[in-house]
Amino acid sequence: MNDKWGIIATWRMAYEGVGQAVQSLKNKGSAGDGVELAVRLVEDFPFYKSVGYGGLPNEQCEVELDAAFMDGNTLAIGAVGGLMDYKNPVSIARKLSQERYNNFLVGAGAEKYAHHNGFERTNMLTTRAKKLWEKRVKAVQEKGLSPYDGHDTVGMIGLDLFGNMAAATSTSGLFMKKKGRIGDSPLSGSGFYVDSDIGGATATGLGEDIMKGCLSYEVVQLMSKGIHPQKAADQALFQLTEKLQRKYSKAGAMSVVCMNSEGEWGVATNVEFSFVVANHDLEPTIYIANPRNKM
Ligand code: SD4
Repeated sequence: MNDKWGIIATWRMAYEGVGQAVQSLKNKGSAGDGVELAVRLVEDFPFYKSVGYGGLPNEQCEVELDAAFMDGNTLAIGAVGGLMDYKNPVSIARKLSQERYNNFLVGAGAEKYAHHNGFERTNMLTTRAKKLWEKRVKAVQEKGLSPYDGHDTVGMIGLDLFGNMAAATSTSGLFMKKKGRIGDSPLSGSGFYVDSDIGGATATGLGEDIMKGCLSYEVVQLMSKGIHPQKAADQALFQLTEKLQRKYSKAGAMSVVCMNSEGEWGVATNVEFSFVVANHDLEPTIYIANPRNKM
């Protein structure tokens, strides 16, 4: 057994879940169980409006959810995209990660799999989310506002006392997205990546831009060269931001958190961004990170 453990997560909404995962990790729970438990808590809370129950609707006022799970020991991945009417997308993703084939399912196929595996079918659209959608439709029509603003993803990287690492993500994606749109969050390498021999990273922000640089994989690759997580996060995020600024004159909002196999961590962002971290040296703490590069 190791004496190092840790968990790092995107956004303040992860705080309560991280607190519970920490109890489990301290009691020799696995990294996989820790990140799944913590993400489920975010998914179940209706007022976190961009994840799970109460998530932001698409342009047709349907809640389509994306989620993923990765086991850093086996590199096994499971993911769902555009999933409707099932309660805990992260758990369906984790179950898919245990299959040999068909690891990433979308839409009706993902729902059929969830049904056959005993997951709970339920309406994920809350009255509050429907009201937000109606307000946004009006604002877009009357004030010409962008439909897509105001979305977040919960993503986590965990390290347990046995040196196992795991990653999990969950999101409703872009507010008012087109039906069938899938972002970076369920995509290995973009929204998350973890390898227990090195470490893991998970991203949040504009999926269309995060995917252009496979941001999470890039951070893990830099850490594999012995680069400290903070430096790896800075280098990957700011290089991608600068490249997109050159090519498009503007880069989307992007943030990344990461942790290596020693429980050392890092964060980089090009917007103001909150995250939660805990490890063998640190009680669960919420930090606000700021861009060091202006967009
Ligand atoms: C997506 N990356 O679907 C997600 C949304 C998000 O902060 O994380 N927003 O593109």
